[in-house]
Amino acid sequence: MRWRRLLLPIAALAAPPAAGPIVFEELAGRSGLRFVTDSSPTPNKNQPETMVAGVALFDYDNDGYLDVYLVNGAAIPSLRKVSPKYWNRLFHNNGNGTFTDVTEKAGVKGEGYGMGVAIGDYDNDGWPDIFVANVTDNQLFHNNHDGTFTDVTAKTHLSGALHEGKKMWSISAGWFDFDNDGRLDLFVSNYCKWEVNKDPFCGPNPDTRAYCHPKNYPALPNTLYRNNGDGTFTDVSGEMEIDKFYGKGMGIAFADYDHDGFTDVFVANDNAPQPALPQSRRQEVRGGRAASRCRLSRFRRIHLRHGSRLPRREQRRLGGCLAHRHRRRNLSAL
Ligand SMILES: [Ca+2]
Ligand SMILES: [Ca+2]
Ligand SMILES: [Ca+2]
Ligand SMILES: [Ca+2]
Repeated sequence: MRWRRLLLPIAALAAPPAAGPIVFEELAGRSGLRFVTDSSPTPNKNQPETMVAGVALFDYDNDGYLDVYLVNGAAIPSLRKVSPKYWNRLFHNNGNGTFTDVTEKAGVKGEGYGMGVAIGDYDNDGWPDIFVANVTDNQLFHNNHDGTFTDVTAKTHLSGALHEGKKMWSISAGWFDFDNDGRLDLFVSNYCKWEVNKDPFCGPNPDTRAYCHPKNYPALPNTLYRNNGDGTFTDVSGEMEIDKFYGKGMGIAFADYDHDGFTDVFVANDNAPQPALPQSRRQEVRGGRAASRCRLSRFRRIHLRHGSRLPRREQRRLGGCLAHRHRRRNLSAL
């Protein structure tokens, strides 16, 4: 064993490998990852044209190589994928630096005007499934284990929540187990109220139409779905009080920020001032806490400005190491 103890200082004294620049090479075209996002830009400057679209890297066929799923837009004003140029695309990783477009075979070209994608094995069969957040109806594709997917949106009740009778513009989503029952639930981030070709006029002058600032559109609440474990989901946004918070939701992140064993949700909002907190930009956290073993209390919201610290009231409530940490770190760094 003596030689092992001697090796450590020798290794420590060894010269580090020569530092050099990290160089990336653009390989998309050569590898077969040929894809062009098409958001259908129009003279009417529809708000979704500025936002398309999301991408997921996941191993849909469990062969050990990450595959690529790219979300795409649709024609305007129909908001339909009337041409293959609007299809979402699934590229299979061949394991040798090349990819093959398997969209048609897999059955995942999608419908409507796409925005975001969330991968999760919602039925715990060991095969990742695809949820697509759309301006139009959302979609869930179940992985059939043979390189194909089945659209199970209707069966699972995940086409999207309504607001004032109209399906909300969903922009991103994430899978997480908010009630710790071992089944993935779904959080969908919704953006703003919008109708095709009815955007307000925004421009540098009366003759030039430009894309409007988000402040010109009313905000929307987000949506939380509970996984029922039988292939269906229930919208529990009202029960969990998710639906009373309005914002222009964009990205989502999950973490158990207070170490209570229940995963919390962080939503990054696009400029969404509200009367109670008139900052022009903020981030927010919603924490779900257990009231008993089988019943969850409602989510509640903690407002934070960019770079702000956890409020004193929250520090006192949470106590312990969390409050200690937050006195030193603002939440935007989490
Ligand atoms: Ca793969
Ligand atoms: Ca699955
Ligand atoms: Ca669950
Ligand atoms: Ca928590």
